[in-house]
Amino acid sequence: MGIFHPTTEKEVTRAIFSAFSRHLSDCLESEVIIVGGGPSGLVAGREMARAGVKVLIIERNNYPGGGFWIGGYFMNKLTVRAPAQELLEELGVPFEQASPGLYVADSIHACSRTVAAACDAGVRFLNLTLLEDIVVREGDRVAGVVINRSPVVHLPEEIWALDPVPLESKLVVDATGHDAVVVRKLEKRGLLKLAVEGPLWIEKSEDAVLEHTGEVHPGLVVTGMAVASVYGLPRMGPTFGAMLLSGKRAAEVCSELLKTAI
Ligand code: 48F
Repeated sequence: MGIFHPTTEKEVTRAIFSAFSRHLSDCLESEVIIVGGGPSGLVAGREMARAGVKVLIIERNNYPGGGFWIGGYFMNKLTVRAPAQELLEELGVPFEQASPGLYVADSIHACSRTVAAACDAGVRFLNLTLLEDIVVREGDRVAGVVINRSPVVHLPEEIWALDPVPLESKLVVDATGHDAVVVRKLEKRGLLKLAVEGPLWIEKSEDAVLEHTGEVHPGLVVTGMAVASVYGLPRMGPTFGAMLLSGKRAAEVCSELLKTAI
């Protein structure tokens, strides 16, 4: 007899199935669906959940974090410029000053703390979930997402193109990074036109991303690097302050929009 309580394989599987089924059912009711769980999506989700908004993050990988795990040059070190270190401080991420107003942190520590903070705030996650399309209603308003399980892309196209499922929400946030996947679903239908992301220029890019974070189309808010893709702003490389603060800004924009959302 070992130290662990007795159980059966059936009970273990039942526990997983029943917990996931309750989770999935809960995910059907969301005020805001954020597509992409990188730094901007995580911060946006955390801020909204803390304010009592029902938020769901869908993420195609089996873990949230996006480019935040990596830092620069796959070295697991990232930088932020003042004032974004205040958010690292708030999240309990250790950092040091590299030069006046420029701070360096360990990306694994920063990312894991940010994921945990989003979970603690009440953000719900659907990992291994791929945005395939969007729900559009009257006035071309974005009103939800069409999703499938990520591994479906490894199946023949005639199978995976057929049976995704839709989720409804009052607002959708595109936090999919450089690809701006959600906005591209509108572009494909001729509902808006994306610019081409500009070459790297740190000084310019961070302020520009922050300024342009907002509603890009009725029901659709854009945050993080997706903002640079939509508006043709310069990219910024391994400095993440604008991603964090853009997430915060997106949360403010959503809270404002929710006051009048249908
Ligand atoms: O790329 P990502 O980290 O986006 P971000 O929050 O931050 C950008 C920085 O990491 C870095 C940078 C700035 O310093 O240049 O690149 O703007 O995270 C985007 C997340 O979206 C997911 C993807 O797996 C990643 O975790 N994603 C992308 N396409 C889809 C998706 C999709 N079709 N469905 C679901 N998730």
